[in-house]
Amino acid sequence: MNILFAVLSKKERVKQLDMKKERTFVMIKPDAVQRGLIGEIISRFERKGIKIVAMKLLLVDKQLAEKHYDIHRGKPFFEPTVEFITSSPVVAMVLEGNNVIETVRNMMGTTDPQKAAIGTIRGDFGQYIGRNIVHGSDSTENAEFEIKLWFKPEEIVEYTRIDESWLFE
Ligand code: RTP
Ligand code: MG
Repeated sequence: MNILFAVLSKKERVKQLDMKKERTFVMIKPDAVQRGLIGEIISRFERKGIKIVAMKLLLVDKQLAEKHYDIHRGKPFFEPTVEFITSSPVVAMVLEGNNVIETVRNMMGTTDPQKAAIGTIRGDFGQYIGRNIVHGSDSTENAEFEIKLWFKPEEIVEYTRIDESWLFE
């Protein structure tokens, strides 16, 4: 039990436990990097109060791309998706926040940008399913797998943001 938790009232402790602190893996795909949308996308997550705990720009090799999309192996879009993701740099991130896996998926919008709601990242910036701007883990299991696949433990940074006491109830 940390010191802060120990001094909280019972009601406050229950609230703290209600918060589902999670991490998710997010990738800004080559189309968004090429179109100068890195700042716009990161800014949306920042403004939501989501914390960036790891981030890097990299050119993805075929082996990493195939491991990342392994669950789609054998599907018709597997090869084109691997080719696309390795075609130009991406920005890989680990994001942390309350229920962040679902929150990021909601902020991204549905897979096909044509169907994604306006106001979501894909809905606002994309037009084609194979050029859909951003990736976010879709479950706790996949988030864990993808974070381990893309980042070494020492690349993930624990820190406190100055706005945290104003963000959490
Ligand atoms: P992502 O994994 O990239 O976050 O996307 P997602 O969960 O919304 O969609 P998923 O079903 O996991 O598909 C992975 C990526 O494959 C491409 N795709 N193309 N042509 C098609 O029917 C098709 N379906 C999927 C998309 O680029 C999608 O993001
Ligand atoms: Mg997916």
